[in-house]
Amino acid sequence: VKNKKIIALSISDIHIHKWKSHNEGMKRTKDTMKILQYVSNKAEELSVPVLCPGDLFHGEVGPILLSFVEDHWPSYFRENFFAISGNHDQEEKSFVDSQQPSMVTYFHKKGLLQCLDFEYRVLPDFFTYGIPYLTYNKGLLQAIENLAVSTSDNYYKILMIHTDLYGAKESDGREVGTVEGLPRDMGKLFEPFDLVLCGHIHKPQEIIPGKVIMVGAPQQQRKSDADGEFGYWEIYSDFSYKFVPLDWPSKFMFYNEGDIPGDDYNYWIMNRAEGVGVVDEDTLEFSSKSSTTHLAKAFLTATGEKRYSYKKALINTLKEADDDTF
Ligand SMILES: [Mn+2]
Repeated sequence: VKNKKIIALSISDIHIHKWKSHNEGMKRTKDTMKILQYVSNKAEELSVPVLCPGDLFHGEVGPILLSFVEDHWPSYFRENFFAISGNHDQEEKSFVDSQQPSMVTYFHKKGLLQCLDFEYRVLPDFFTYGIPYLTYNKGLLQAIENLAVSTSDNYYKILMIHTDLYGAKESDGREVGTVEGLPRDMGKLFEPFDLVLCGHIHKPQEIIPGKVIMVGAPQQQRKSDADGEFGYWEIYSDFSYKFVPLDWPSKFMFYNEGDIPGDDYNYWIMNRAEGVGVVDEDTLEFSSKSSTTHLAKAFLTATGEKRYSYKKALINTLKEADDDTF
């Protein structure tokens, strides 16, 4: 297309987090802020907005982490970073008529970004709309349909949502098997929009060609991400897009017992003999699902525990425990 230009950048699932491993001197948070500054610089050079469909933060955030992030927050983002709340930005269950503050609404309140939860914004090249993560996707379908009806004009439209989608694959190649409340055929649902940017799954990927992308994460965050490519997206004036992999952020690297890790830059993990699992605290906690059953499964996989009675006991104990414990 002649005169095709970049009209936006998109980055998602940043998961600013109080990492338990590989985080000496806030190394991982520093890496994340470096990526945000990099994307901010690119966007500022191009004079385009940055669209972020959720999970800016992950889990509990204390004063040390929060102060660091605020001090290193790119100033260009204050007016030009448009975000929705992902499940990990939220503290409580999220329903259409009982929205609670999230890390994204909090950053909005502090003037650090523009929150688009159930909001839209008219930008130079398009409208953009956002629907935050809704627990069990309850009300998501209706919210998308309402939006489509209320915006039946000729201007270009980009929708931001945060959810599992049929056809999406995890970083390890498995297809996501946990879609709730959405049709398998999403063509009609998304027809009114020129582009749909979805957050939640960390593997960057196209879901419906020319229409729906899972933006993915900008960097490796879990051991299972070790072989994957991560980065951000360029969105063009004809609503085509291009994934831009980032090869310089720190990566998970493996070394053998007895060897010395290669450098201070990457996240080194010792290879263990097969069957002797090592529980990685971050991997356990760091799941897109936080149900007790999922956590129990992650634990059992990580430890390599196969005895049925142990499995059963753990799952039963967790089921009895309050969901909020996790
Ligand atoms: Mn998420």
